[in-house]
Amino acid sequence: MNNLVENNALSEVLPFYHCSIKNSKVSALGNGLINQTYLVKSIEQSFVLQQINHHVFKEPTQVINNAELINKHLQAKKENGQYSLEPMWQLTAKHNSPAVIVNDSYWRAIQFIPNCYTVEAVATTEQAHQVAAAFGQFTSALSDFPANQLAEIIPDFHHLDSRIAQLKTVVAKDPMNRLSGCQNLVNFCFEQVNFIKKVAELVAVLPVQVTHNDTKINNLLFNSESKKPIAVIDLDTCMPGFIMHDFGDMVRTCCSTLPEDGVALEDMQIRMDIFEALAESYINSFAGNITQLERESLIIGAQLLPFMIGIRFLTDYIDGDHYFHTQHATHNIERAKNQLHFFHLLHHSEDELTRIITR
Ligand code: GN1
Ligand code: MG
Repeated sequence: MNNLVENNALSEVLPFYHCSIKNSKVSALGNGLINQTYLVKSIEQSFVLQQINHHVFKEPTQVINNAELINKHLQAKKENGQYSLEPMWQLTAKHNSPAVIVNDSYWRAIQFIPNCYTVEAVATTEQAHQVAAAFGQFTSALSDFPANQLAEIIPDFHHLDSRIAQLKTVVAKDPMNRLSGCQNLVNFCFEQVNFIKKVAELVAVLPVQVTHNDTKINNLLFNSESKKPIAVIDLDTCMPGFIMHDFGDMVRTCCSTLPEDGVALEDMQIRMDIFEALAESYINSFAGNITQLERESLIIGAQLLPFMIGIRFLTDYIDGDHYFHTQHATHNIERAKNQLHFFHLLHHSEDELTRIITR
């Protein structure tokens, strides 16, 4: 850790977890775009320490409470033999406190499971089957969870009309004078009226489930020996939603030949074999507890998630990059172009996607 601000904050936070900056090794962990995550290793213990971005998560304690409720439910399912993955327990700080607040920043700790790794891109169809089975199993296990106990962490998180409205608002202000450089992309988003209407009609009739809402492939932990998923991580956005959102985010992060910020768009293709594997194992994981409409909605979900995150990256770019962490000045616009291009490809492959889903 060479950043002084981080170092100062960490030296204040670590004693709440019975260690200190002197007797521990702290390293950055993961590729989250919102929170800051660290691995803390001391002689006695290893754990994950996370600074919760409370501009995004306005009520960090609700994020922690939701995860606790979900973990308890998953643990009970596990004991009944109905869930085979590990819950990711959060650790309390001194005085049994769920979070530590230092200089207006919020911190929480999560257990560290050794001998695990995360994956950024699907290697094989076999791995895609495992990914879909793991996220499907997660949502299945939550099918009888009392959703009204969960706080709505980010209202309208996956509500397309709201995301379009946010884009309109920022376009009208253009606070950084960036609009002229991306007007075509903005127009492209607003032109998708048929798709936007189709989504609005669908969400009015789809059954609501507790979903994960961030099912990127790197939100699974794989065991180093078995090479299989052992835990679903990052429960921050678990909220009532639609399974097409979770399926769509898997497709978004598994079925493109480029990462979400890749710029060689001419090389981007849909990995249809991976799509087929995801669809098959995701549908099977519900063991019949999936309606025909939900099944069909997966095609819209696959198109919707890249479209929606494309709109969100574009909105943040025009707004001046306040929401997502960026590594350089054009990062958000590159992500937006990438995701909207992937949406475009998926939109034009709808017949093939439909054939696969209805097979
Ligand atoms: C954010 O921070 P992370 O990587 O868990 C975002 C997701 C996006 C994702 C794009 C709360 O997730 O919605 O899909 O970046 N989370 C929030 O990579 O906005
Ligand atoms: Mg997340």
